[in-house]
This record gives sequence, structure tokens and C-alpha cells, in this order.
Amino acid sequence: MGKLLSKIHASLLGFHGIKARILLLGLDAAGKTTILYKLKVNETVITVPTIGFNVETVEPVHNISFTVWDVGGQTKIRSLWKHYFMNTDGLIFVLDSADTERFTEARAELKMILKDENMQKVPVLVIANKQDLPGAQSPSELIEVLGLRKLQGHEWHIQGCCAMNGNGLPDCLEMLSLMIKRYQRQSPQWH
Ligand code: G3D
Ligand code: MG
Repeated sequence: MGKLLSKIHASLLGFHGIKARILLLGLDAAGKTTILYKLKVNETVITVPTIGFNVETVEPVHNISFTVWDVGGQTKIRSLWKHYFMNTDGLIFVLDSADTERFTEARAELKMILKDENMQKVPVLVIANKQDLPGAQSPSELIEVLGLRKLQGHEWHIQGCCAMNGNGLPDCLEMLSLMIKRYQRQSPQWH
């Protein structure tokens, strides 16, 4: 009841919490667009490879409203990612946990993103997606695969999930909101 009232209150008064700009990146077919629409409308949508971007605002969690930018991940358009880096409050990097052949490529892309000057200190949530598939690597195995322990200057967390049925996604938003709050406390210039 209390939760319902506070939701009504928030929608009558408009949202006065924190707004966070989130980038959703990862190789093509990792499941980014599926995740975005599962978070937005709790529906499993039929996706087509994203050319350009999708952007949606997701229901606030812990008083943080997320604007999530899902930028296409095919090789030839990955060079466009850097144009979205400025003013990013959090990175969600999505991985197909069963696509072992592309782990090296995914690791290189994550490293490339975090090297950019606009991405310094930005908290990173790695979503180990497609945990439903046979052969999917567990989040703890993927920590080594992606070299996450070597990330310097970033708070990071890895969460297993299945975007198809939404398993693990609420924990992803929960963790991201906590990381963003900590990031906010460290960065006086944070909006
Ligand atoms: P992208 O936006 O990262 O490029 P998409 O990826 O969201 O378009 O998803 C690529 C394919 O992976 C889609 O299948 C989608 O249904 C599937 N997918 C996404 N999440 C999961 C998951 O958790 N489990 C499984 N098994 N599949 C998933 P198609 O067949 O349309 O290419
Ligand atoms: Mg897509």
C-alpha cells in the first residue's frame, strides 16, 4: 500500500529523484535490446539487429530514474559508441555467456570502452546473459574471462541473467542503482 501511494505521489508530482544516464553496450546479439524492453515493459520483444540506438526511461529504483541507451553492437557501427560516452553515469555491458568463441572480442571491446576519457570511474555492471543456454559460463567464470579483477578505477559487478524470462534483471537494476549512488557521492560535479 505504502509503495503504491508513493508511486501515485511520484507520478502526480513528477519525478524528483536522481536521473541517471546509462549506456547499454556489448557485442551484437548479446541480448541488449531484449534486456532494454524487458526492463521497460516487461515484455519479450522480437528484436532485429539495432542500427543506431534505442533509448528508454525505466521505472525508478531507489529513487534513481534510468535513461538507458542501447547502441547497436555490430562491428562496423561499434566505432560510433564513443559518441555516446559523455555524461554517462553507468555502463551495462552485456555478454552472451554461451558464446565462448567471442569472449576475447567482448573483453577487447570492454577494455576499449573503459579506456575512453569520458568513461573513467564510471561504474560497470556486466550482465552475463543467456544463462538458460547449455554451456553458458557462470558469472564467476566470466570474471576471469573478462579480466574484471584488473579493472582499475571502476566499481564493477557481474550478474547472471536470462533476458528471455527476466530472471536476474531486477537484481541488475538494484545493483546498478547502488553503484551509481556511491559514484555520485565521490563525484561532486555529478548532476
Ligand atoms: P542485441 O540487441 O545485443 O544485438 P538482441 O541482441 O536483444 O537483438 O538479441 C539477440 C538474440 O538473442 C535474439 O534472438 C534474442 O531473442 C536472443 N536472446 C536475448 N536474450 C536471451 C536469453 O537470455 N536467452 C536466450 N536463449 N536468448 C536470448 P534471435 O533468435 O531473434 O536472433
Ligand atoms: Mg539490439
